[in-house]
Amino acid sequence: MPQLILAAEPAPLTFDPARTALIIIDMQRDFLEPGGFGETLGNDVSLLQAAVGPCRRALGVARANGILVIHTREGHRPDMADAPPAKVERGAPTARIGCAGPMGRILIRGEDGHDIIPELYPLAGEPVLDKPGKGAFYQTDLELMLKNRGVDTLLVCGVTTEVCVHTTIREGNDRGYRCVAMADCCASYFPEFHRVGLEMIKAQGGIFGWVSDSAAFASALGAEAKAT
Ligand code: C5J
Repeated sequence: MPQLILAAEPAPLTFDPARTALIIIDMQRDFLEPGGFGETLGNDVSLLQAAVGPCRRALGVARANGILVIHTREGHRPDMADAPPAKVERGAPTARIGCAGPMGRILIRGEDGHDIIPELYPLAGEPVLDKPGKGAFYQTDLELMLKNRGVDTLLVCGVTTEVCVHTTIREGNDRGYRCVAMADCCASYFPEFHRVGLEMIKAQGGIFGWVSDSAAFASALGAEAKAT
């Protein structure tokens, strides 16, 4: 595949689809649906719906062009041996990590709430990576998977912009990957944090990445950015 140009800020980015991965961060019921982790923290989870349609578009473009798709899920082992007390005990949620909720135990692997929303459900063969932290590189085999595929560019989608998307982009940038936040494919419970989070990435000549969107991705691949 030839090198393609992705319209992005602060500057267009050259990428090779064969060396690119679309990473969809934590589009789980626990973050997007009522009764999950996001809502226990007092958030309006409906705000994250804005990212679902654009993620579907980006996912469709990636799948149609053979671009590696990786899904992540934040959560913990049922015995919670991998859940730091400092994370579990923090704040005053209505139900803590590991407590029973309407979608099962909050943020616990294997529970309904931990699963990816049906609209973005992984296809067989697409890696699904379980992560205990905010970043997708921390205590996971993501870097090994990327290295084995020769990936050098990460297009990062998902929730929330300023937490797990940001942490993953920062981790990826430090490891030498070209990291692109896909603006319309990300969302936050705090619209201001989403806006400023994207500004932070692309400031100072792209201090730790680029910002693009699903339409630019489709256009770079010669695909039509149609809603699904
Ligand atoms: C949070 C995440 N916000 N996936 N997790 O706790 O961003």
